[in-house]
Amino acid sequence: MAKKEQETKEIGITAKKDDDYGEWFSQVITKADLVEYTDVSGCYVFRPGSYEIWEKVQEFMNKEFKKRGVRNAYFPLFIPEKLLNKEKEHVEGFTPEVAWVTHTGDSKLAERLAIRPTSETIMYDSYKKWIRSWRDLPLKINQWCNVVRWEFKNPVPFIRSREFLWQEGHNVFATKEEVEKDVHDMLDVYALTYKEMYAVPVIQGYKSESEKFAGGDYTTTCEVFLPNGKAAQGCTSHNLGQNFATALDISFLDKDEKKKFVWQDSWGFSTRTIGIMIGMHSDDKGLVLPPRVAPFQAVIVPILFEQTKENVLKKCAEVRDELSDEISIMLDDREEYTPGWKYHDWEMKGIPLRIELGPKDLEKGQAVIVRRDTGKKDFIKLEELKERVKKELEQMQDDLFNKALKMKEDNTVNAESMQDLMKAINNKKLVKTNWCENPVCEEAIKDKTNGAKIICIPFDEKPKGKCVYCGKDSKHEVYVAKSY
Ligand code: 87F
Repeated sequence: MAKKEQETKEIGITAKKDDDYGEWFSQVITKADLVEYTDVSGCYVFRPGSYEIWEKVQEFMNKEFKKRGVRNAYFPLFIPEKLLNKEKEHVEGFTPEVAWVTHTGDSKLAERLAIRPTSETIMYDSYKKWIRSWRDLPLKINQWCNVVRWEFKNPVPFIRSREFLWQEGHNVFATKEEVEKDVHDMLDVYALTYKEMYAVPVIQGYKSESEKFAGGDYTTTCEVFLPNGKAAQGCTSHNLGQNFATALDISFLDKDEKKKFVWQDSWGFSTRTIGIMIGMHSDDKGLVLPPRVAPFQAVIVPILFEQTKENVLKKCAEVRDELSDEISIMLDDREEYTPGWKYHDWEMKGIPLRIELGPKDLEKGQAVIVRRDTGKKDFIKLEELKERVKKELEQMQDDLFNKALKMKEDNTVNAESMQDLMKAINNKKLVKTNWCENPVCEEAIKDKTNGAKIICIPFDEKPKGKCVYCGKDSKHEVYVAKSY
């Protein structure tokens, strides 16, 4: 085996997704150059390979936000302690996770400053100054930023990190009806982003009382079921009702000249979503990226021999230039690596399409294209290449979504009894069952299943039958799964 080939063996993914998911995930994200670990536990470098995915997602979401009248702004990273404690209920339970700045140099600050774990209090402190009359509503603001939550559970890059990137949206309305609609509208943007960008299907629903954000009236969520049998909360949109409005006195003079409290929602979508996408699509060869988020959608690998090198490289450069106005494409013309080495490398890095071009292809006026997700190989006439590549990329985006949808459906089972439920959870299934709404039964489900929980009450529920735990009439159809 040539030296380079030997290297490939050593740098390929050695863990299997089905055998050791944790090790597999960590190898995929480091070997695909997405992430670098640092000396601070739970804090990771986003290398260009992952940061550019985030940029693509930001671009998509910004367009959707703007269509809905949401504007971007930026609020400070530091939140004075007094401000953070103004609405007590929402930080309760979270306090151990808040990181503080207490000193500058050697001197102690008069008031310590929280590093934002979320921005409700600091944003609403401004909102109460901006909102005076019904004419100031609705107010719809989003910010893209980093937040810090000092988690104590074992950190997993993207999925559970101590600093992460997100967008947090905070909208304000004059009426209950408007805010109720908006909570769903913004959750729909998330479901759309998951589908169109990440090729990931979600389950939309309500969080149970015990799982909702304590500062709000109710929480809606997109839940994602992953092939390792675990569900992940993919984002949330909360109806805050008038809780913050009454606590912080955010009010307005309505058309009828009466002072009224505003109605608010908040909604967040973080870089956890990148981890969810990776877990969904990637395989034992490494990363698999849906074309819409891939920093490069195709790579050209020339097959080089001394005699024909010049011609082949020339053609490859032509192909790159012709395709580059419609897709992001790269020519890997490095001569110190063999084509075989490059195939493995780009497979590991998740590039959706590989285009191979050698002297024999050149003679035949064709190129070979290979899809990352299926390994399907096609011989394409050069004059048809551009159209076929575009089509193949679109097809791949759809196929990845449909494969994920099928995986979820194939792994969803109904449970009528605790025995069914426990068995299904042991078999790493997503379980649909019935619940009476009693938190005691919710806790019991956790206990009996070794930690699986009610992940959501789907919007499209059809309540029926008896509670899986107590046997009383069921109020809700629910999904139960092990989760992150
Ligand atoms: C950690 C420390 C302090 C979550 C925290 O979900 C406070 C909090 O309020 C906290 N962790 N939360 C809830 C965040 C609610 C909400 N904020 C805006 C979102 C989406 C975006």
